Amino acid sequence: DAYIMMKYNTDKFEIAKNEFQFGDAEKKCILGEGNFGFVYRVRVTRFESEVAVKTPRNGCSRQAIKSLLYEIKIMSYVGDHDNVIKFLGAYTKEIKTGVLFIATELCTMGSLQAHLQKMGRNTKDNLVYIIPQLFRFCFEIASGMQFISEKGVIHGDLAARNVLLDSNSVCKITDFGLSKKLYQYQVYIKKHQEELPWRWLAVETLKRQEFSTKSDVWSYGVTLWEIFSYGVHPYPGLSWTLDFVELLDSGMRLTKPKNAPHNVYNKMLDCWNSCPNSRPNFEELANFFSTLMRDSN
Ligand code: ACK
Repeated sequence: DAYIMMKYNTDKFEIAKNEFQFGDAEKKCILGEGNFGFVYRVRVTRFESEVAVKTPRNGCSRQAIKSLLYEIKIMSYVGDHDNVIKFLGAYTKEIKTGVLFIATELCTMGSLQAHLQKMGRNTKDNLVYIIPQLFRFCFEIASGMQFISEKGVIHGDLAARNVLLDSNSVCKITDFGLSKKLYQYQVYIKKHQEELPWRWLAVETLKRQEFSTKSDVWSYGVTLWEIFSYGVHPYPGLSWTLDFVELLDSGMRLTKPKNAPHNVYNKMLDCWNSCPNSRPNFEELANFFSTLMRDSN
């Protein structure tokens, strides 16, 4: 089992605390905030360009620290791919007191979701120009997911908000790791029902908490829908009730985004096949979008 074999390689990845140049409190550059803590833009001595550093907030729970540690184990286990966020190293020596710095490559163009919304506002009518770019996003995400799935890792939370864009607008899949997600889902289900990412979850995940590469494929289909809808929240207007599972069971699916070609919408429907084994795999999906990209250039 890949998860049991995973080890964080201290020799390869440990970075000394004094290499992190956060700057003064007022000058700290915050890239974003999550429920774990903050992500900063930081200079680290050994790297030429600035990096992103994730760090838990003060007084964050032991369980949350554990899931961050789990995340770096998964990232270092998965290894490097152009479409997966690159793990650069971490400061873990003070983890027992809740101090932890996780360095990854910097994605200056922010999340794909925000970028799509901007594209939708600015260039919605210029389809000839925009559609090939959307095909490229679909191809890059499928390639990254093919790599992750071939390592035996389940992402568990694939969505446009968890794809970041580097300075060349290349897609980088981020925020992955099953056990962390499973832990969070339990919290979400109990405490913040609205925060459960139910809109992206496969029918078998919602019914029986079953996660697999095939449930990642379902989430990929929802991500395709977000891409061709320019970052619209899936199932607009719907809120969470258990009836949602029944609706999926009776065949209800997201409708075709106006600008999605028919063959692309058919791929989405394939990803949402109620039978997990009948869904395409990431290699097929990457090939499909690679062909579309080539033919549209
Ligand atoms: O969607 P965002 O603007 O992009 O808000 C989130 C936030 O931090 C919490 O995850 C941003 N973020 C995370 N990792 C990176 C990164 N490597 N480069 C740039 N921004 C990042 C993310």
